[in-house]
Amino acid sequence: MTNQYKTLGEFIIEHQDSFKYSSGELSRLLNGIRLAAKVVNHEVNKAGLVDIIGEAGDTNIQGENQQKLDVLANEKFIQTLKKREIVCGIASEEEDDFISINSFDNNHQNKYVVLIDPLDGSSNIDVNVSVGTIFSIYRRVTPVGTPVQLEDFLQPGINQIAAGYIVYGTSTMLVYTTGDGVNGFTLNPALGTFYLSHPNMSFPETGKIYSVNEGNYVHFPQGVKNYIKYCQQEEGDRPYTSRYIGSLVSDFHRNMIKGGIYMYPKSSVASEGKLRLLYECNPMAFIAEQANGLASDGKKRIMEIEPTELHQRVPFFCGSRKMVEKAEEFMK
Ligand code: AHM
Ligand code: MG
Repeated sequence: MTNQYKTLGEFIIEHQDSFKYSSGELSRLLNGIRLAAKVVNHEVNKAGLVDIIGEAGDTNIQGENQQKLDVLANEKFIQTLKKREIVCGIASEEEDDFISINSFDNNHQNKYVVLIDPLDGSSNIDVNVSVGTIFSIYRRVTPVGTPVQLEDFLQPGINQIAAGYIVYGTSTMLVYTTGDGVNGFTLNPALGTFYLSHPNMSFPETGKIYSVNEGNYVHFPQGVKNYIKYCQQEEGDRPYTSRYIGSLVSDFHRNMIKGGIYMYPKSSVASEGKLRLLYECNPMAFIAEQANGLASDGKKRIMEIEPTELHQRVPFFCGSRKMVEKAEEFMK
């Protein structure tokens, strides 16, 4: 069958043999995410039509207002993953603590934990700009048969067995890796089917786009300021062009296709930056590395950081290999 007609469901089954653990389970898990993605996509797309946008009234653990769609996306993903008897625990940007999952007859036999940002960039929803879902999957480290523990979630990114994102953009795409390259699938909304549209995705070695919130410039460390000036200098293939959506998934996705670097540095007002290590940076870093790119906190590889907290923040520099290396040079 040519790629043109390959669906995500078929692709998952075809590739399950390349997975080193009992593969049927991971396939079922990925299929759960695929289903939740379609449901959330449906809701995101009608956000402008119904009275669903706006604040839900709650604030999450980071003190941010929750949009109603954040809450809804969170519920949809959790519900879908709970039903499948594969996942023993879920950690979400929208939940203060991790959720332990155990059905009555199963005695903590599930092996996987999922970390998720159900709707990232959600401040973009009420202005009709792209948002995304980010997910990360690990094998638990505590023994099967016992309740899931915090340490099952606090694993370095190198332990991820799968990661991906969904971008709800001009079209809806699901992009994921199981450590064997990165593939992208586009939803045909008429049929409700994801088709393989972007096989073997890869960052160009270098690019011409830098993505950073330059409004924070005065607060950035000197190395970051110098790198931004470097991007703007007229020399060789520079100046680069600046593109910043303020929606990590969308900025990352564009940069992976066109070549570029995404940066969320630490600053004098946010000592660890803004983005969360476990369910934003690590999954994006895994995808980036599998797509020939890099992800760094400015000094070291994101995926080697030993996490200490569920909602830990970390500075993030991610994208085309040569650009991330250059940025690191400036931050030495
Ligand atoms: P969120 O999880 O509250 O949506 O925040 C994450 C988002 C990223 O998608 C985006 O790149 C970044 O925050 C934008 O932040 P800022 O508005 O500070 O530039
Ligand atoms: Mg987020």
